[in-house]
Amino acid sequence: MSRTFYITTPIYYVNAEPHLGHAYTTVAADVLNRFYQLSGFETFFVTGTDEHGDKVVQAAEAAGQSPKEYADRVSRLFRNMWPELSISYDYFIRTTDEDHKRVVVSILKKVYDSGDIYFGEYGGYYCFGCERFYTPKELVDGKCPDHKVAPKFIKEKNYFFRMSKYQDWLIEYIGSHPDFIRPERYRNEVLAFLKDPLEDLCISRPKSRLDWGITLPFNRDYVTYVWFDALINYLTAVGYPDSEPYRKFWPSAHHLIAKDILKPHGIYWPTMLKAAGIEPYQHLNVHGYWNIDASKMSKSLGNIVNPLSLKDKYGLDAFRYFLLREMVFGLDANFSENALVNRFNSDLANDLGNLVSRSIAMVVKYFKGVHQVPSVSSEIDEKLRDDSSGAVQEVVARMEELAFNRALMAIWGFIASVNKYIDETAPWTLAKEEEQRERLGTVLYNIAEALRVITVLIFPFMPTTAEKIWVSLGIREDLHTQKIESIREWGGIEAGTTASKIKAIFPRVEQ
Ligand code: ME8
Repeated sequence: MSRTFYITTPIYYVNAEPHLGHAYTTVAADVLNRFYQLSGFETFFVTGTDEHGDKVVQAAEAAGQSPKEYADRVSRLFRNMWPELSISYDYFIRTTDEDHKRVVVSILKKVYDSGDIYFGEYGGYYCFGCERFYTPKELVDGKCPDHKVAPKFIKEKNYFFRMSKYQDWLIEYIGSHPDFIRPERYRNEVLAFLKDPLEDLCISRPKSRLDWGITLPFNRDYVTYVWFDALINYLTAVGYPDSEPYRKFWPSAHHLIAKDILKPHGIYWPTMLKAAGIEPYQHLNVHGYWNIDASKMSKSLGNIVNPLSLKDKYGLDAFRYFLLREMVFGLDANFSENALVNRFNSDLANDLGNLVSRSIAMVVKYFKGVHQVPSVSSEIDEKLRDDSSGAVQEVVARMEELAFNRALMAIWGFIASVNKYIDETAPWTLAKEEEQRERLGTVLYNIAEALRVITVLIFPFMPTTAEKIWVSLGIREDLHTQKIESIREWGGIEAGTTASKIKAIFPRVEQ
């Protein structure tokens, strides 16, 4: 069986420009995607924009544009931002795409025909920011906990999805699939929510109030509720219902989201899939918020950080590294530029940067003329080799549990071992004595090998930096085609490989 990996980000609302929070999820998805490729999986990576609903209409009005013009413009901002952050997705979906509308309509019909959609009246507290109704119990001091505004009481006739019918099934499913929703705190949160009776989900909006949406196939006076429309993107993007990619990738679907949208993904979505006769996704992976001064970074709170300005100031790979090293997946993290500078100087300029520049400089200097990595003698350094395979094993295990920070700590642990090895073997002393020439060759070979392993391991996180190191190590094979298997064994650099000098990859920045 071919091993496949399907990774999705939320499709972002086009009512706000991309900020650090969106960048985090999308970079994390990219890192996972690259890591699974490295592990030999066939992967598919989807991101996109969510373009229907009240919020977009209001934002378009404020901008003096039609919803479609407005959505076209902001969707393009997202689409153009991702390549600048080295994000290589396979497919960018927009909910205004015709094929997506067709899939939404086909699922609505299916669920309607099976009797799980009915017409009724409902009054409830509606938060326009979240585009959903709240139960009084979910409000904090009468306000939406995310947007900190009092929701509006709305009463109208609408269509409802019989979500309550699937409550017991969902509890059972989560119970028998412990890592369906992870980390565990979010699984527990969903289970706690399911302790109370689940209400049916209102899945329409009358066109008299909102007409920017997908028309219901069974009543043309209504559009589809934006969440019912948006979640289905994950199926459209792989060509549901009868394409090869759908069959191949859907069973390995991993959704990546922040905790703000846990309820739609942990409750609405699996019950919608069940009602439509589709297998549930494989994993829902939930991370915390990037906060600024203990408040969530968000457009509505006006405290956003622009990813491109950080990238311009510190370089792309440093930015990617910081995001994944600083946040413990699942918990909130506080953003501060000071913390970024500290990480930059200690982990990147100091630990990694020094290792790279002094290692390659020594190969070039002591074996000059041809700048060749010396051929390995029988004296492989076993301690270093064991540290290397230990690091590889640990990184694989940590990535599988989405502990990006611990995966990076494992790589940096190995970087420290290599730096220590260099200090202890002191190649600069060996170089002074002609009779130590062979020993010097062995030491430099071991260092170059270690650097090869490190380069492959950091590639998913810092693709541009890894490429630079790879090129200067002079390895002929393409870094993009490397597999984890290639670094489990020691000895991948061919003797005689020509190394070339490298400039400081992370010059220190002043605080
Ligand atoms: O909710 N910290 O779109 P959205 C971490 N369209 N991540 C953050 C963040 C923060 N401060 N702010 C935003 C929607 N994010 C819907 C999704 S999916 C079928 C529909 C990230 O534009 C995080 O991934 O509000 C969060 O879940 C997402 O942006 C919300 O994006």
